[in-house]
Amino acid sequence: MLRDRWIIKHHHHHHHNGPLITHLYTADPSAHVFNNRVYIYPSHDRETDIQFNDNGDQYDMADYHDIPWVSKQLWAPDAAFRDGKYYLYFPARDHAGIFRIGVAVGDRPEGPFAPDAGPIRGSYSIDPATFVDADADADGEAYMYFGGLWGGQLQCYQKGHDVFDAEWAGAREPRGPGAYALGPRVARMSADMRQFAGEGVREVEILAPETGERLLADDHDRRFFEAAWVHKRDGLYYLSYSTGDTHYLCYATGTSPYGPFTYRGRILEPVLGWTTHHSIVEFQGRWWLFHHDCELSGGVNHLRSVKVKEIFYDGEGGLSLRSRSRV
Ligand code: FUB
Repeated sequence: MLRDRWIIKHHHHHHHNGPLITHLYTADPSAHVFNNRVYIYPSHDRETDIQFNDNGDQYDMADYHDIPWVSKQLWAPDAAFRDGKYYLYFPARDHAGIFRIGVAVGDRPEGPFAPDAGPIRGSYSIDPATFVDADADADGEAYMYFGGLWGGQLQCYQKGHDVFDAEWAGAREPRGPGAYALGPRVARMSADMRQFAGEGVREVEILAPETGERLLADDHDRRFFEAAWVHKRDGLYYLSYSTGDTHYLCYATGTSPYGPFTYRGRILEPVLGWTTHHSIVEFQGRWWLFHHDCELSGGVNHLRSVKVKEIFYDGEGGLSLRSRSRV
């Protein structure tokens, strides 16, 4: 039903571009095609009395239950399908206030999903995005990308993937001349999709095209902040993400799921609201950007709504909201 609604809206009111869901607030849409239908896995935003701060405390998702290891803040989820099962992945704070990533397993795209008792071993930070490399030319392996700065705690792991450094907690990140930006993380998934495979977590490098070196920490217009998403088209891997405090969605491309990826440009300019977060999916031969903004709430940062826009590729694998052939 949801699918029919957004397709029809988009065809007949090309410039309208309203929220897809209006009876509640939704954010961080992870869209997937399962059984020839588009499913969106969003966060559920709600009103709270919590003051806006740079740690993101006001993003206080609450309507989940029976996850023993979680204390609060079930943030941006994602889903995956492999070998007949559906997996729901979600970040949340554990009882020590540290973000970890959990998994729940189900038989259908809409659930129900039964959560594992503990988080994925070795997982940390936020915004999991799981990419199954299932093209004809690929090996069917699955990879989880994750990480987010400031309230997302990614900067607390500069001493190692398994060392949480509380001194970096809060709205902090590396800065200053010569300092490299932190990259999102990637881990190959175990065959059962519930743990990281033996080789563990790696940092993903995003390179500046003009130097071939990693993006710098002070390059806030381009550096990774949160909301990693990976898709593949014509054998090329696309890593897209939010730049956080500069509010862009941008992308980088590479030839391996592990990277390195080279920065290529912006997909979406700042929307109404602080956060911007998206997914990209192919459906019936066309490509779609799902994202959120705060139009429906009149600009309340933690009350967001999911939208969709068509995206287009040029002959060199460049991606944009404009169709070159149709202008
Ligand atoms: O929805 C909570 C957080 O806000 C997400 O984890 C971030 O990506 C940002 O959208």
